[in-house]
Amino acid sequence: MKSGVVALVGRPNVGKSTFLNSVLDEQISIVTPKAQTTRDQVRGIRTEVRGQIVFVDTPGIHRAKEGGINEFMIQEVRRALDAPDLVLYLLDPGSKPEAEERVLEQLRGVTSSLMVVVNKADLFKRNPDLASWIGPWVEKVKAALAGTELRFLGFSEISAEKGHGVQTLLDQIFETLPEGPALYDDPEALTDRPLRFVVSELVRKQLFMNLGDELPYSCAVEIESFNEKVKPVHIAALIHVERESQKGMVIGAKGQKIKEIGTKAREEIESLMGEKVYLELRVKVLESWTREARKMKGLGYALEAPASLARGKGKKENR
Ligand SMILES: Nc1nc2c(ncn2[C@@H]2O[C@H](COP(=O)(O)OP(=O)(O)OP(=O)(O)O)[C@@H](O)[C@H]2O)c(=O)[nH]1
Ligand SMILES: [Mg+2]
Repeated sequence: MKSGVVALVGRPNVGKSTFLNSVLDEQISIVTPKAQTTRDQVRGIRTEVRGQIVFVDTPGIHRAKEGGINEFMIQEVRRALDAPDLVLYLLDPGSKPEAEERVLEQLRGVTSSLMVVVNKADLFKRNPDLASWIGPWVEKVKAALAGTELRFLGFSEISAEKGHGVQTLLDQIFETLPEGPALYDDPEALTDRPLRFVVSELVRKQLFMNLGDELPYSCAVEIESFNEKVKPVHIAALIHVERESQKGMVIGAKGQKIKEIGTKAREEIESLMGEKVYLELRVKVLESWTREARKMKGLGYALEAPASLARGKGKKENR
């Protein structure tokens, strides 16, 4: 049996979470059209007769200010790059070499195998020119990594959204993985994260889908209670915003906005759980939570001490 850990890394919005969901055939990691949707590392487990692949979805690599939620996100990327068996470096044809340099920086010092995966290949049909920068960029990545411990294995094109090329890529991944026992015993397990985490993420997804440009980045979702003993299952979630003025925007005139968010989130939670759910949402101000380590920690976004961050090690509290 083959088994191993495969880290999915790349710029924001390239389709890392879409790829994870595509290989799991379930919405485990949330996807939105906005950049920097994923904040936490999310493991997705694919178990087959031939073996088990543990995919690690990560936040998009971007320039992060020190000490805030963005530093936490980059910390999650570093943690995923701490000795996986394989790194899938995902690219988007809409990107460009200058933007990709930041990914290359994060890959320096990583000691694994690497495959470059160009996602959204469906976009080439409409605009073949989009592909022109990619060949030279892959050559540059290869040259930059030559002589390091990161082993370049190859290059492929997929469309995670349409499922094109995904099966072939899975075959290639299985070929590269070492022989070994499954890392997760339960063959039905799809993720290492508890159900309540996925549920909180489905609420956060609807904040991204229904609120204006910057507002979703000021929101965090905390599950206050999760009662599966009653039917329908009763879930109470608290939406934290950073300022009083944002509270009104999430609630909307006559509570219309939060109602819409709640309805859509409930539908997705019901589809995930396969049963009826009663979802209660409340909004609360947690002043400047994206910039204060103690508040972030309370929401499950714990920053590591700088020394351990430099080594890319350490553990985050489980939510
Ligand atoms: N055309 C096209 N769009 C795609 C494809 N895969 C993903 N997308 C879209 O790209 C957007 C971003 O997808 P995500 O999966 O959230 O991207 P991500 O890399 O996880 O983004 P972050 O979490 O922000 O880092 C969404 O609107 C997806 O629907 C694809 O194969 N083709
Ligand atoms: Mg994502």
